[in-house]
Amino acid sequence: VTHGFADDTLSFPKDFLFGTASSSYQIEGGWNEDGKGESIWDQWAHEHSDLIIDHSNGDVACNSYHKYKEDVQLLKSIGVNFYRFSLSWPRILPTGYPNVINQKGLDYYKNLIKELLANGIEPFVTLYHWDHPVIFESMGGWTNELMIEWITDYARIVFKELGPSVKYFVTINEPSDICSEAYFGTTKAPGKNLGYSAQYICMHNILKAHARIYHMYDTEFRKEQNGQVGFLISCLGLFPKNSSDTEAVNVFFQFNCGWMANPIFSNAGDYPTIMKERIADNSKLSGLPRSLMPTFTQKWVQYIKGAADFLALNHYTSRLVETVPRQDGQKWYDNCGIKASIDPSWPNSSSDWLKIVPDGFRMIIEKISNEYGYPPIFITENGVSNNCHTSDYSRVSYLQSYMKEMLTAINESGCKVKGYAVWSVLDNFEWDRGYTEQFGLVYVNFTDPNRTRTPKQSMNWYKHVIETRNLDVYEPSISTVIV
Ligand code: PNW
Repeated sequence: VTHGFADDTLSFPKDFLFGTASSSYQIEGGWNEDGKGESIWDQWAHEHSDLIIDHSNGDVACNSYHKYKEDVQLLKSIGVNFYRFSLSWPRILPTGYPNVINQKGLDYYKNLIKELLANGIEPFVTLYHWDHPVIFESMGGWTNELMIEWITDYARIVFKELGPSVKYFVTINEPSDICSEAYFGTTKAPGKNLGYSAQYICMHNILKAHARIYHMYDTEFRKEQNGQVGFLISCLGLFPKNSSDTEAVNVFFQFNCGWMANPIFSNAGDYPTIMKERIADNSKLSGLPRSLMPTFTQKWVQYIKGAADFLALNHYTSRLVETVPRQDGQKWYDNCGIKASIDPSWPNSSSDWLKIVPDGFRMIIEKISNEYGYPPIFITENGVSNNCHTSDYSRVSYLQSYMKEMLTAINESGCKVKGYAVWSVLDNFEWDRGYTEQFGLVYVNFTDPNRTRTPKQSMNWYKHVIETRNLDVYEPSISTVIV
């Protein structure tokens, strides 16, 4: 239903940027082509297909390694201003180290960027979306401090070779998810279930690595290239389970979001105080001689603080939080003292973790803005899974309701959201969920060797939003919303 007149509150700011997002392992395929080295996701999917729900892998995925020109034409037909994609480190550096550059791998990205620019689309590059060379994992991956040097060496090659045509970079996709799921869990590669300690060490190294890359860009490339380097975090929307328990929201926010954001975006820098305190308490109560959470020297605190040109936020869903009562001398529940849960009234998607809670999006954008002095924000991922082929009205309704909340945060609360990317342009390899959960604006037939792409309803809807720069364009009536 078109109302015939535009509602101002549903209009996007003049310079607002629209995009879509993807990642290398999830779409490229060509896993061992043209001299590419092996990544931990290649290895993981080959050796642990039992841990991937449909026993699939990303060997071919959407075959974007060969079909990138078709992908760019799809992006052009949507009308996006930018395309966020990630680079496969071992495709560029097969040994992991910068002594051997794989020209063909580099050319793939150079050609993709050329194609994007020729079609009026700004490349938005993620340096690292979870697929590092296997050699570094053999030496401990993100639990080894040397990862900081290794990834900085790789980033320098990227800036040198691709930086002249790229205005937007983000470094490391979703640090907390890497640290908690890959080093304190078995669902994501390398699936090393090493406990809290590894999780905190992992984040420590990622924060240092990010800062190193940021300052390296500053001293070696910024003057010439004049781009921006952002720090990317994923955060949940939060609501108190019991309305009076606002403390639960504040504390959980610090453990979920502040863990990554406070060291970079707060005035004081360093980890959130409450986090340091509670983890130290629990460590002591476990009889340990020091906290499980490593400490930054003052030098590192200063070096990390402010090391980002913008805050990149991935957001999908929300949780209810409640304070877990604690007696003196007892440990904080889960180190944090807060329990998170799902409100049974929240609508489902095709992913069990992803419940549909539009106002959580506004909540988290406002909380982040408040907490860190209204930094420029890019939404680098937002989207929903549903497996309804091309009649994906429920995706339209998810995106519309979430974008509406984002607009309210911009227009009513002055949050500086500069751009927004839908996850994802194509249905793709959804990590441990294989191909069973589809997030695309475009349907991909994974049983067809040609990986045929077919636009969904949501793609046409998004195209219309970008064209009109207004959300008041398409209200699916409740009866057409089918999950
Ligand atoms: C993202 N959360 O991870 C990843 O960046 C993508 O690669 C992935 O395909 C997408 O989610 C969909 O699963 C997330 O805390 C990490 O709610 C954390 C959350 C959500 C998604």
